[in-house]
Amino acid sequence: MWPFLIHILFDFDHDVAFSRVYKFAGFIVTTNFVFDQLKMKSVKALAESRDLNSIPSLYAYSTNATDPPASDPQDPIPTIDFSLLTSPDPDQRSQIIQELDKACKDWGFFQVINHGVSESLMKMVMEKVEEFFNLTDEEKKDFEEKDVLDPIRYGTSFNSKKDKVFCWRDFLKVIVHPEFHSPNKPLGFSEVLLEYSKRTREVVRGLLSGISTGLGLDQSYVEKSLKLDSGLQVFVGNLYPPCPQPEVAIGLPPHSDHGLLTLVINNGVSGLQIKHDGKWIDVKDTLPNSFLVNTADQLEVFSNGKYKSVEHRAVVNDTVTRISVVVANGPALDAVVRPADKLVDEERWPAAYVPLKYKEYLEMQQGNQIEGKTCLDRIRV
Ligand SMILES: O=C(O)CCC(=O)C(=O)O
Repeated sequence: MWPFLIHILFDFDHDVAFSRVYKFAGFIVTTNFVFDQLKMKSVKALAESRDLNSIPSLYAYSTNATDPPASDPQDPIPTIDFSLLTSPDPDQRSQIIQELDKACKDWGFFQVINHGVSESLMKMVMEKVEEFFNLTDEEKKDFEEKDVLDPIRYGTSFNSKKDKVFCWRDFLKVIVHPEFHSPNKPLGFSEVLLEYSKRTREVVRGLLSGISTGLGLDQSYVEKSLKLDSGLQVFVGNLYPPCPQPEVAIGLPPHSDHGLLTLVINNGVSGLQIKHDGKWIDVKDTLPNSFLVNTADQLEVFSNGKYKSVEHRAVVNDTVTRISVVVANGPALDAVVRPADKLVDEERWPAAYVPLKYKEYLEMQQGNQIEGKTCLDRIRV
């Protein structure tokens, strides 16, 4: 149960003052003081600042009071053996397609093993992301975000222009497909990023062709109708430094992703939680060298709600830095996404979402505060 939040001082302006958060007799108390690093742009710099033993109130996040704390899953998170999707044995193929369909329907979240992306590439991409965040503020400044569709965006929180409460997270977002972009630092990042984006795209294609079949459609139906040849792929590096008060901060609040499928790996530090059967569960002890995959909003629309995009969040800790590397895979920006014709029946399953160009959806989601599935709610019929 989250304690009540009291702001002792008001009228604080993000640019000129910060307040700090204290837990006192079951209450969270925030006090204002002029923060000495007024130009603080990253949570990394804030976390590394001297004597930080409480968080500025800008970061004071209060969870839904009715939400019980996250727990371990009662059933294991589903595992999909990617290699079986191309097995020469039709029974094995049909079995894994059924498992994929069930994982998307019951969880919206699963681990993928035997996916063909080498362990060394996954390790390298993690190292390069860490090196990127370790560049000086001056060096990273070149990539600071301006617009939500900028091909390279380095920033903090989710949308620092709109967020009322800041997330304890810095990020780098790079559009890597249909046009490849990359920061020119650190050395070698661009080569690793190019290879990683190609390899992960192959995994996503394989999964989507299995999903297409599982939905009762032709195996290339998703690919063709959503123009995946020019599909948007966004690479995201997230950095969650140690936080002195992790219980009153959040790395990323509950949200669903905008695209079709998202692939996630991390640096071995847990922190990802997903909502399953209405409860938050911790994602930990994942299989080595696996991808965590979640279904996103455009897949919910396309499947006419058969597969729901899964809500997830990232929590922080007070001891170690967590890094996650996320690849969000969506339709082409100019594709108009609507429930697939074959999944609509005016009598039994009328279309549950209005058609919308993916670009417009993306701008709506990235241009606002992130809050559960409120973006998807806007296009429900
Ligand atoms: O850090 C994580 O594990 C998840 C990150 C995430 O949800 C996101 O980047 O949208």
